[in-house]
Amino acid sequence: DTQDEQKQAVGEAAAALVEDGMVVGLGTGSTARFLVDALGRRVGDGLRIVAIPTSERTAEQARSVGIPLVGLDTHPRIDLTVDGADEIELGSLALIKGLGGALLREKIVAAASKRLVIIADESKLVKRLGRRTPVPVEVVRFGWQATAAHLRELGAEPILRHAGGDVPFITDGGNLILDCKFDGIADPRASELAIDDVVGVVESGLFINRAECALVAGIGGVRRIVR
Ligand code: DER
Repeated sequence: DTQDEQKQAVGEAAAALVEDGMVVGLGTGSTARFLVDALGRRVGDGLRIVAIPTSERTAEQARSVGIPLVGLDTHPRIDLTVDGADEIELGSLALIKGLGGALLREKIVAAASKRLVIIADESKLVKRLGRRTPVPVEVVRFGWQATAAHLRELGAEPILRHAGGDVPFITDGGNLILDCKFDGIADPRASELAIDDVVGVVESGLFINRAECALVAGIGGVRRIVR
């Protein structure tokens, strides 16, 4: 299976979990794109849902496939959110998310959700979080260099994310992202709290104890991984 076929398989498997009447959180990224497409087909077949997107680009895609969108203003409780991840730690299901730049809305939507199901191809599975992938940290623009210095004190190597050339990447929330390289994260929950404690940090891409399960596609098909 190509990686896209794997992403399509988990996107469709997740779409099958959605029931009439649900408020659904729609993730961001290339795997979530397959979920949104699959849900659009089901809405076309009569599925009655409303959805809350985790990024402007997911909102755009959802509208293009006919999924009715609402906001957390009218629907502050979400039944099920389906989203991708950059790393999934086996055993704990601790996640690194945010390489797509949508981590703040993703975390707000995840926190408002009764259930969070992660969809990924097997390349995302790791034994120890944070060896391969930096942790994206959303920071306010003002004083970001001082915020970066505090993150360095935590053992991170923060790199300002650029949109291209020397133009900094600006999130949907109007903030900056520091991609923080660690040499493995021994205690993801402690790291999440320590990063959140840094003044100037909005949120990090560490999602700890949030995922109910991960649907992971491999050569043998889709398997459901739990903690
Ligand atoms: O940015 C995010 O958190 C996305 O979910 C991302 O990490 C997963 O994207 P992918 O499905 O394109 O790998």
